[in-house]
Amino acid sequence: MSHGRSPAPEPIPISLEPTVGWHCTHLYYRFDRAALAKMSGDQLRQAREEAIAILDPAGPSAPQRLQTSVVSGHKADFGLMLMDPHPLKIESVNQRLMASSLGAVLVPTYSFVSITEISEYVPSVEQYGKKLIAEGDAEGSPAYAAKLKAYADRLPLMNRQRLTPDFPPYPATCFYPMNKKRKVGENWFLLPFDQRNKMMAEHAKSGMTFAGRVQQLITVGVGLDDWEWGVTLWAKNPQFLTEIVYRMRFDEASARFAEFGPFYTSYVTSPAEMLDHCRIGLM
Ligand code: 76R
Repeated sequence: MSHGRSPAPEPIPISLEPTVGWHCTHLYYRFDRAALAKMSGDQLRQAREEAIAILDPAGPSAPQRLQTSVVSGHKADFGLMLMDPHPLKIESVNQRLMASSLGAVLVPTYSFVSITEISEYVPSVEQYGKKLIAEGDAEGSPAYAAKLKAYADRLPLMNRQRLTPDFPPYPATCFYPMNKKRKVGENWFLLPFDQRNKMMAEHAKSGMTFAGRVQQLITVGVGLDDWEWGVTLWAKNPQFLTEIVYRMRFDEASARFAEFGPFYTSYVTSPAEMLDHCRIGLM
């Protein structure tokens, strides 16, 4: 018999998989050319075949998303972006690669571990309605109703893309980690929500002017890695990468509060194209 007590809370299940969203890891490597010079042609061809199988996004052990790219500059030779509900599925790509015949010539250079999220600044349908009114739409007007419906229709798809994204068919990418400042007098995390929300709305607005040219994925590293967020940008043309980052430097959220880590610029390839580009076991 109930005595008005609420039922015991459901025990929280133990799991490595987030209740929503995916784990996301960016991995960067370079080739050790001295070690490579010691490999025979046969060994190289074997190493190449093993690597192509491990990095095949359709392979039997592949995580949900696996993207290979050729990195520009000396920071790395190539990069991998991996996403999956299970973190060890992602980690196993790194371990299989390092344990493969190619592993002996690979030097890991950088990694960033994060998880997908829906930011607290993404307006709910209700908040979006309030915003429309604040911007001059009359509540209940046909224009207001149409805009609200369009947002309500778009939101589930946008949230799916934030949590479990498809990679866009864009060839140029840029990854960098970032923080929001926590300095005396300039501490993002001490600002009231309304103020942060206003700055993030300005940020989103300038981001949206790049629709059709740049796609972004923000993943969170708080509690997981050395920086608070990972920013992954894909662009139809690399010039848009510099244009969007420059433009955002003027938004208050970036101008006053953003701190950035190293930028990795890379070009999306298949695993075989990456190995060709790096002159690994070319026939
Ligand atoms: O998710 C959304 O699209 C909703 C609006 C939005 C949020 C909440 C948004 C839009 N961003 C959000 C959150 Mn962003 N973003 C960056 C960078 O280089 C810099 O100055 C900053 C790096 C870029 C280039 C970029 C691009 N954004 C965030 C957050 C999390 C903050 C938090 O939760 O506290 C960070 C760290 C961040 C950084 N952003 C957009 C873009 C672009 C292009 C858009 C528009 C997306 C669209 O087309 O809708």
